[in-house]
Amino acid sequence: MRKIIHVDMDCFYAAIEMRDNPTLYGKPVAIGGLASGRGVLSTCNYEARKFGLRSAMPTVQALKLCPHVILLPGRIDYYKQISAQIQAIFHHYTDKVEPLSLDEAYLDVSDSPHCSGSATLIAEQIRQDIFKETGLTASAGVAPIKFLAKIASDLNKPNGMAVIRPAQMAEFIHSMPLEKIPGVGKVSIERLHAADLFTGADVLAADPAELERDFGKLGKSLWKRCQGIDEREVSAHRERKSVGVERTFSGDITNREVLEQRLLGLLPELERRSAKHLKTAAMNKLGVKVKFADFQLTTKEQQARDIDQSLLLALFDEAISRGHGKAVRLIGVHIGLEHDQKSQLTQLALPLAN
Ligand code: TTP
Ligand code: MG
Repeated sequence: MRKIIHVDMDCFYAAIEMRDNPTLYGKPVAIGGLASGRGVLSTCNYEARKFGLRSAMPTVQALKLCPHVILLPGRIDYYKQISAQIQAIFHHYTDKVEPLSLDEAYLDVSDSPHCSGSATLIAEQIRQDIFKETGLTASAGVAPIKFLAKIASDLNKPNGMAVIRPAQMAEFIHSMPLEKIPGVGKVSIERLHAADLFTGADVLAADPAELERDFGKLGKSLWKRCQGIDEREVSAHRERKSVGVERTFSGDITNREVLEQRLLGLLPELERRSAKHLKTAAMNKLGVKVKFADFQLTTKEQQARDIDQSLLLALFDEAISRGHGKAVRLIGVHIGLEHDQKSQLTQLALPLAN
């Protein structure tokens, strides 16, 4: 049995802004783009959440729900510095640290000599260290496997922690709503609900072959997770699996030609961003992403070794057709990266096929 800790900072960007400007305490604060530029919120503090504000909500909508919210543009480079401070604290306890984003990481403390090997005490200590050094609060989850540790860190948020011991796993999973499982998004959960699958117990009562037939990869992984299986290691050297560029339009676009032009217009930036990664990895996929005016999100990708424009347009065509004529809010293009040593590292340059 491993001992995994998942640490996640509380309303990270907003908490930093409140720390630096204490007059903000007790007031609703959000970090995000301007309403006029069709911006969305990166995050907001817990005060603002009382009004229904959430990450990724359009700023226009946030202002309707909470007209007096204090909207700040965000200082990403500064947040990165504070993230580095927090990462350094993690490394004091173990080298097995896998950052998931600026404010979140998995730690495997199975072999840590600290706190007599108690993961619960280590997690508590880490939260205290973070508070002492940065003045910010973090929440933590402790469990024998990754996905349960992540769910646990959310149970007593903000400024709290939760432990799921090996003996409690089965009972916890039984009553766990499936949308809590990382990777089960809005669309998946609707399909699962339509099949009368709501909790871990429902999945365990189902036939694994049917789950795989009806839900493919998701069905297979749900079956595993609900049995308490998550073999993923905490990997300190997680490699980047894709690089992408996306653009939210200042007004929704329906015209097909314009959309295609905007898509092709993203390629130079994709090329620039990819160059660094293609020194150590090969391109193995090409993909597009489309978000429609009603926020329906769809992606389409295919194996590819270079950015072939006709393939790109074909993928785009497929993605767009899923919207049945709806206007488009955002488009993106990405490439998949493959780090296998045996892969063709001759693909150093990114050819832009015409
Ligand atoms: P989260 O940990 O998802 O959110 P949070 O830390 O703000 O709040 P919580 O207390 O619920 O953990 O994300 C961490 C930071 O990442 C967040 O402060 C801002 C940024 N972020 C975005 O920029 N866009 C997003 O859609 C999300 C979810 C987060
Ligand atoms: Mg957080």
